[in-house]
Amino acid sequence: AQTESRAEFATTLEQAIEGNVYQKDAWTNTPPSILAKLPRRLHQQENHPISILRNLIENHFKDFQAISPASAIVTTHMNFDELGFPADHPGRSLTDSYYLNQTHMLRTHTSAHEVETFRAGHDKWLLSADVYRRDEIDSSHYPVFHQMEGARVWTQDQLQDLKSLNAKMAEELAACPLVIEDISISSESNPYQPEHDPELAKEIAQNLKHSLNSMIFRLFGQLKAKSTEEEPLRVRWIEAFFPFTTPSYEVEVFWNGEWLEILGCGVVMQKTLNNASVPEKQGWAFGLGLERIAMILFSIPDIRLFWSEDARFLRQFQEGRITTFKPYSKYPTCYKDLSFWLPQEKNPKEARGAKAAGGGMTGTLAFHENDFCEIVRDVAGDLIESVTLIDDFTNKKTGRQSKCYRLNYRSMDRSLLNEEVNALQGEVIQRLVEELHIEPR
Ligand code: FA5
Ligand code: MG
Repeated sequence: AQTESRAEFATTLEQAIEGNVYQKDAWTNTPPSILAKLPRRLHQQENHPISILRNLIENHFKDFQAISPASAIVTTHMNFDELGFPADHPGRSLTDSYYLNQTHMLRTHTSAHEVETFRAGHDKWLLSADVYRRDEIDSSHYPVFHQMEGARVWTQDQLQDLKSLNAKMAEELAACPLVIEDISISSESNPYQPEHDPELAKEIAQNLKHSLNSMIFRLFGQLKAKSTEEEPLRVRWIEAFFPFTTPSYEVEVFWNGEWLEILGCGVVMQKTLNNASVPEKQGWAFGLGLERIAMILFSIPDIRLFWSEDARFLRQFQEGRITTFKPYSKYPTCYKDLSFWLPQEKNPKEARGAKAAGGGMTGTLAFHENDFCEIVRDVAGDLIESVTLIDDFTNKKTGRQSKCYRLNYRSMDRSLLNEEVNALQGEVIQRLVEELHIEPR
């Protein structure tokens, strides 16, 4: 069935999705296996950890409007242009994003809805949705994940009260056992906006920090029953860059000995608010990864588990509660190594965007790891656990480049048979040869 739908996908000129028809063109790159995720809406599935977490955050931001857009399909204008992404931003490329055609795509972030939400007049809102990105394969990356966008904006009048509001919030936070490391001092590389009064912009950034620190403390410090009571939670603010905010920050939480990035945020570009026909407002926005936080809070070891329909996973969770996931069993992995030559450039004109290999005579056609991973996922679905590059070399004489990847297969729900994995690996190789023109060694 998989093969049939793929053949059909490749030959028809249009595709009907959610009752709308999209003409295919040179940009179309979304496989049926990804389109099949659109109706799942894990963020709205009762007693699912993603939905539990969404609800906990919505309850924390009490008077914020909760929004969930109906469709994951947005225009490239909404996802990129209207937010000020430059024409050559890497996120726009076919290797990183899923397109239905040149004008429509699966949103890569919830920020795609910022302008329409501000335009609708919302001043304090939280918007949750599934987002789609072509990416690598490991326990923390999946081509579909969930984000929550939050924003708060004020009119000029309301901004006058911000200083005293911030003072109150700072006092409340000072009483929490929370260690906040702030290395995000506003600098030349992370400036306030020229159209903003720097004093007010500073208060907006302060309010953003207080609001998120308080949410993080609520989730990690209060709701999560901690195993080590003596260690207070450590949170780190670092300088970041987004085309639609400045100053911009990323927030990391220290968990299990590592700093983990959980969100990006900043003071909303005035251009964005002007675009949304609310030029009189100013404020902040953030975008957080629900899986990242849920994996820590519920101790979920692999991002694929969120997609499991196995009752042994689903029945462990309950609305309103953060509980520790108990693995019902860990099935063995089965890995297969795959060595191959990258395709050889026959006619240099065909090799658009290709990098010349190692100064040799022969060029190598552009090869992108995300294209490789996409095929592996399309064949193996959730049976692939990770794909890692284990060898990469260029033959000095011929200039040809060779790569070796280790494909690690494991089911979350059962033991895989060796023949079954061999069949998957065989199909992966066949598709890589047909579609990426690699040469197995
Ligand atoms: C964004 O997506 C921005 N739209 C965030 C933002 C919103 C900035 C509003 C400013 C104002 P980024 O690509 O860094 O930024 O992703 C935000 C968060 O999504 C990350 O911190 C992470 O928690 C989560 N995330 C990103 N990529 C993945 C992935 N492949 N798998 C799981 N979670 C991810
Ligand atoms: Mg980031």
